[in-house]
Amino acid sequence: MAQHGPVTVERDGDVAVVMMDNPPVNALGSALRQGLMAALDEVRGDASVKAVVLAGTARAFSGGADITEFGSAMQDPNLRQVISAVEDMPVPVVAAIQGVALGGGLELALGCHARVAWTTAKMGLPEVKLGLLPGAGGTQRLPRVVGVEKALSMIVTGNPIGAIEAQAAGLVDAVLDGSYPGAAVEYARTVTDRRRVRDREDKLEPARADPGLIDRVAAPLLKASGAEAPRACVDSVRAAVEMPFDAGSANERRLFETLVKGDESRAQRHAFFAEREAQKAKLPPGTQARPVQRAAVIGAGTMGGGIAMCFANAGIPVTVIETEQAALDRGMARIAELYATSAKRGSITPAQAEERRGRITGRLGLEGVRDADIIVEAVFEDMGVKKQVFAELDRLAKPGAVLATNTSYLDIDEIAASTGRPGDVLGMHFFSPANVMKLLETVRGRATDPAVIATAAEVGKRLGKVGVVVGNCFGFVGNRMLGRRQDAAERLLLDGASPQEVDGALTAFGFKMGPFAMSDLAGLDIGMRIRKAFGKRAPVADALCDAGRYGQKTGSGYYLYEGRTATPDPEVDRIITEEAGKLGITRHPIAADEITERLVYPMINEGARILEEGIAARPGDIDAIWLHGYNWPAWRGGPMFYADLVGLARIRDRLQDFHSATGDENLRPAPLLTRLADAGHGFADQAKRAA
Ligand code: 3H9
Repeated sequence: MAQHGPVTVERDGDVAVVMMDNPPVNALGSALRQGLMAALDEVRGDASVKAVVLAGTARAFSGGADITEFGSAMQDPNLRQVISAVEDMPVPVVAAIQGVALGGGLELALGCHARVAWTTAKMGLPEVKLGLLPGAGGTQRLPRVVGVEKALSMIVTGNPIGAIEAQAAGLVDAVLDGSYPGAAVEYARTVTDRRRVRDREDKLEPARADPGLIDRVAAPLLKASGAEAPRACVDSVRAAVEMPFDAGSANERRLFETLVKGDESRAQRHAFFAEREAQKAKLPPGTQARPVQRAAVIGAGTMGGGIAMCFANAGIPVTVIETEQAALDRGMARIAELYATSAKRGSITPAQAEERRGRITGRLGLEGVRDADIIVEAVFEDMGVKKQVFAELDRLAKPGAVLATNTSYLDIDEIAASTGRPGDVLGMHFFSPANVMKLLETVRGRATDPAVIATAAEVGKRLGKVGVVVGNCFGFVGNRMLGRRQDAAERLLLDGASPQEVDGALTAFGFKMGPFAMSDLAGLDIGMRIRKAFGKRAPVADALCDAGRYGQKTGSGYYLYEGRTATPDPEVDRIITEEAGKLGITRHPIAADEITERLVYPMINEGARILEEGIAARPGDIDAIWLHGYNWPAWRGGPMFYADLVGLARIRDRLQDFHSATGDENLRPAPLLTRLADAGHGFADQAKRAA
């Protein structure tokens, strides 16, 4: 056995097994690339070797290029050189894929002369999700192996496929289930063809014969995004069809190098790391999570049912508790229906649907919480009701049980004070639909025991959520910032913009929906109830509610609805003009750029206050929250990253303008924002110093 850094070479008779072991995911950083080159040199010099198996670990063949190396000078050999060396080996090289083969990892496998996979394998080119295109030959080799249509779909969406699908597509030559990599060694002995993928042209022929094919396949894939990278992916696949391999590869490299330096990829790489960093709660060393084997959810409404499904999906048995049989029946029926739909759609098998549904038990009365290790209360957003429930939980829950409230804005400390064990209480703010949305704000109360936070964080991971620990304040992080955007949107209407101009500015920015389309979808009565509870007013929203316009469910809100199709409504314009008149505001046209600034900068300003107050630990935590809970466009990196791109001085100056024009104190630049802007720094600089 020979060792070359993270690469070992073993002999199994006349087959050499080259094993990569660079934890955690075999990222192809410089040590691994050098190790691979040295291993190939060793094997090349040994005439007794008749075939090579290139293998990784059970978790990862390889997770791709090392993303942390981007943006600094890359050390030789680069990945393209390693792949060429594999491709030019004098004996067949077989990639043995268990776990993930992603990005550069799959490109490396495409440099091999054959690929075999185990059923745990996931293969894909997810570079587009980092604002990139595959830059080590992926856009040139994948279409030569799976055809242009399949390659476009994999490269432009970035979504991976499993072993069976990969075999059907021709990406892997066999799916094996024997020992790893032993079964691949056996397979390698049968491989005689060492034709290089780069020399294969047959799968490109359909696209060459039909020049419109690429645009037809690409159009629906590109429709949803304003980002650059997906277009570059399509251009590069087109080059694979139109140019010889070397020219296509050179074109791919140029596109990659442009993208990797650009803001879009920087934003998406930031988002990748912020998401992972945000899940590392800052807790005293040695803090241990409590074991969780059973859960209870109080409330079988949309939220409670969705949360129960999250537990069941993660394999945790859960009791759903209601006060009335009819409500419980309705909730359980909805859960069954959602599972049936997933099974029908094929996202889970009917057996899985049955198994998951079987983990959910319905019960009447709070006695049902007695054996739960974690209890999530998801009743109506009313402080009185929640306090009553928690007083009861205090009496009934077993010692050490985590008592969580799923609230969007209520005070965790006040809820905790209704128990004799405030250390066990915290907020777990799920987003609707809870079984789909990835964000989980874990809200730390004044008295919350660190072990309880660690438990919620651990549970969040098991549920597959992006769990971010935040402090206790009205609306926590996400809704507190959303509130500022909502205020700004309302004010824009009064000042002269139309709902469609405001929504249009945000969809052009990259959001899936603008604030008014979103209010219409959620129901205007929700916001009205919260405003009433806190003595607040929003003239236009209140007037629409007074007119019975609650949004889609009543057929009208900020728009008129025919089913889900919205059209602008002159009656809304009339209401807005009337409300502006009452306030003495003269409406005037507002440019799209200004609308965007007036919506986004107040959120950033609130984000700065949130950081200063320690409600969020890091600017990246705020970004992760907005990316996973509020559809902030990934290619803009999150609000705090975006702020640094724009420059804090610009944001400070514009906020000063908005503050002078409206007198709204919330628009006065936050002290942290001002300090950083004055010093010429960004939020990221501040985070680095704090770390
Ligand atoms: C590329 O390949 C470009 C080429 O086309 C051209 C080059 C010229 N690099 O997610 P996890 C870290 S672009 C560096 O928690 P999981 C991650 O930060 C790349 N680090 O685990 C984390 O660190 P920490 C294309 C990486 O099991 C730890 O590994 N590839 C990389 O839930 C565990 O990660 C991709 O886009 C990396 N490539 O998921 C794949 N990958 O523990 C990106 C992971 O300190 N990666 N780390 O927080 C993933 O999608 C997931 O990490 C993966 C594992 C599915 C692999």
